[in-house]
Amino acid sequence: MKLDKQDLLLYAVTDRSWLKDRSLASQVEDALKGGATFLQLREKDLDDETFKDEALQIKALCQKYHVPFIINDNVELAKEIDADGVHIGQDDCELKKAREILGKDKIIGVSVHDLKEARIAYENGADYLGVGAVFSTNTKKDASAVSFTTLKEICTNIDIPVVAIGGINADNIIQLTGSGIDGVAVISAIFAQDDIKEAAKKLKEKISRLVHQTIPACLTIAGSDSSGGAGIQADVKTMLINRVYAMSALTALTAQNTTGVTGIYEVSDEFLEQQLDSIFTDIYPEAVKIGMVSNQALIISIAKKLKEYNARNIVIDPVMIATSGAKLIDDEAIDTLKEYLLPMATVLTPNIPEAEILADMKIKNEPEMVEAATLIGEKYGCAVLIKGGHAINDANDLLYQKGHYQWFKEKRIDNFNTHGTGCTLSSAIAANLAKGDSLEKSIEKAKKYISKALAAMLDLGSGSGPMDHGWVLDK
Ligand code: TZP
Ligand code: MG
Repeated sequence: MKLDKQDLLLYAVTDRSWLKDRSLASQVEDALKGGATFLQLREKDLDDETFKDEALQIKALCQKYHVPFIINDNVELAKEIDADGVHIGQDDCELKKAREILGKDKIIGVSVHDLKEARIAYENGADYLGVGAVFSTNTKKDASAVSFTTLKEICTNIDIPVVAIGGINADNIIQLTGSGIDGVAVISAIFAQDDIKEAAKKLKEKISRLVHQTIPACLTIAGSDSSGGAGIQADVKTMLINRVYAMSALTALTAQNTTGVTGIYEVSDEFLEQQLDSIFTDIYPEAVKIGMVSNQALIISIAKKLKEYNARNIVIDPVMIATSGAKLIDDEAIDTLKEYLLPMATVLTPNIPEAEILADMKIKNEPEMVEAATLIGEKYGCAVLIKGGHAINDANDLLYQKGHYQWFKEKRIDNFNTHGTGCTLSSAIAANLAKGDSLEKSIEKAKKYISKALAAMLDLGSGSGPMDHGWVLDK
């Protein structure tokens, strides 16, 4: 039997820990009834004879349900009973030797923990990779942790199917969205459950949706601009045009137009948390942009929820003052932002006045932009994009990232209507990150998008008006 990657969608691994008064075979049958697509028999302490009897029983069940059946570690037994294959770890029988014993038609899976191990397994003829532990787990206490970045790197670079393993359950499985996996391997999330069939069914629905998702989602956490040029409205338009699915959690409603802000109505921290719970438990965003957050309680709630859901690709636009001059954050909240939220950022996108506050220095020229970016980047351990401006240069932005600098140069568009440029740039960066672009590429593309939106020369309202976010749609 050769492997079809769809077989790996819901990969069930057996464990005797939760047998109670049941046989392993009856538990396995429930998992198969619930829709498990692959079965690995994993035994640690059985004597040879019992192990073989059990393997034969489970093999027959898997045949009945047309599901591949493989054995963990024990290549000899897999050969003897003509199982569909074997799964081996880094310390077990060498892959090449296993292939010699089993021949080319059997499935051989290998556990790997980084790209190097994955490459070696691929080159030596593995049929699929098991990568984990992607979450902490009690089932295998010595399992080393594998980050989401490493998991994604393996899926992107290695051309055989990948299953994630380790601590995966019905709640956290959604956090694997966008990793590129072909399936999940689970032990306790199936076999420790009272209703094994129902547990498998639920997991299968979730993993199917995740594997088949066609567009990455992106979230903006920001305030509403009633005039539609900045805030949530600018973010959603930008994300849509940059081809991601846009979601929003509102921090505040503002009454504003192109001439200024006349009122701010903040949401409660409980309600903001409720919005974030709804989003992160159903459609997992692959990037998050944070804009206006006006008070301490809201900032603390955001930090708490982003940690809880392991949010990634976090772009923070530290909005402090609107183009019109209106103050959009309390003084105490600036300290809270620095303490709780900025250290979680992938990248910060301050303009010059915001960078001056964050670096606690005046910025009058490009060398001072470099100095401020270094100070901010070192202090908060994240990348920093300081947006240049009229007074200092054309529209040249400086990226500081892990000790390296890069200028992003763009001709300044002579357009007085710049309302919402900060929101738009950070949202476009987040959208590009959600699609899997590198930070540099995300910034480069975002700057091109915003230049064209300014160059469309929309002229609405009597103050500093909005850009044309939809310029792409013009024929
Ligand atoms: N390899 C890495 S983690 C793990 C194995 C076998 C255990 C996974 O078990 P669970 O119960 O799904 O966390
Ligand atoms: Mg092993």
